[in-house]
Amino acid sequence: MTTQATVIAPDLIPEALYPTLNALCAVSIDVAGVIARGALGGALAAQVGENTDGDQQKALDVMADEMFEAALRGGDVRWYASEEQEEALKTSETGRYALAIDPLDGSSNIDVNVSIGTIFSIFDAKEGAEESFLRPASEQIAGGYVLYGPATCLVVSFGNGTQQYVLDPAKREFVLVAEAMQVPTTSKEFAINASNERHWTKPVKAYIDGCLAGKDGPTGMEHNMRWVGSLVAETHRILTRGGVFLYPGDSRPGYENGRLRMVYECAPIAMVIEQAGGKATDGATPILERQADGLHARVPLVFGSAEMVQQVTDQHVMDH
Ligand code: FDP
Repeated sequence: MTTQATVIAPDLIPEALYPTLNALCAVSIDVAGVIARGALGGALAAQVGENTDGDQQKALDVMADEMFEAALRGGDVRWYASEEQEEALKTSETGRYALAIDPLDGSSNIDVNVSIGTIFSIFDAKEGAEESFLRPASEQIAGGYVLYGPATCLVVSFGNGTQQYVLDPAKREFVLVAEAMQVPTTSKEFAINASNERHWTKPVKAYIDGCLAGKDGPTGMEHNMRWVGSLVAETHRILTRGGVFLYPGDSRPGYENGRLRMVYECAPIAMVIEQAGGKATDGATPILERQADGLHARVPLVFGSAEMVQQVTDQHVMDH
């Protein structure tokens, strides 16, 4: 497997971050290659273990984690924190960055040939791992994801807009297709796992009831629902054509703060969404104003079109 010959538009990327981003992209091309071979590459969705929080680990979760860690070792990343590993690892004594990663997001979709992804967040490294990652999400210097879908895309923000690249697999190049993505301010589409309805809080139930009421509800328009089950795929759809995504906290044990992780899922998704004119909150407070109290801490996530996210916030304020 090669991890060379990846090129992306260098003029839009901070020079110091370029080698790290290039290494991430090179691995993601290899991961995309493994995914594209599906069952021909072995049992990628086989359960091989459990991570610290009891989530199932699939073969591809572990494989992707090993590939990213190996490629970043000895480079500019001093601290490497992954969903698949309990503790952050020191991958270089002198590296200037701290990188948090969900190497393979949407693992329940591996064996059904539905889009999955990699999500990453980069901070300037501090002396220790905890202080590098457990800080306000607004201090990220880069956040983004790679979507392994019908096309492989890189979406990334360095705090100055959100860029989109599409992989040209023959050339092993990510080619810029959008310099400044914009989330439409509103939409008819909402995304939530409706099977959890009986566990929802009052404001979440009220908001979704409003969507379901269509023309007769508070928005005065018909709505449509989508739920892929891969955060990266939902984010990409919403960045492209608008909508709102909710993974709220609910009354199930262990779901008080929802399901998604602050450091390597919610923070980078919030960064790309806000940099594209959308909003990302925990229902009330912007995600970028929050900070995790543990590497694998969860946080409720509501993001998407600014107007729709605001309606969810209003509902929380009203029901407070
Ligand atoms: P998965 O566990 O399959 O990796 O990151 C967690 C995540 O997927 C998200 O990608 C997805 O949005 C969510 O979980 C789906 O959760 P539900 O199964 O509860 O709907």
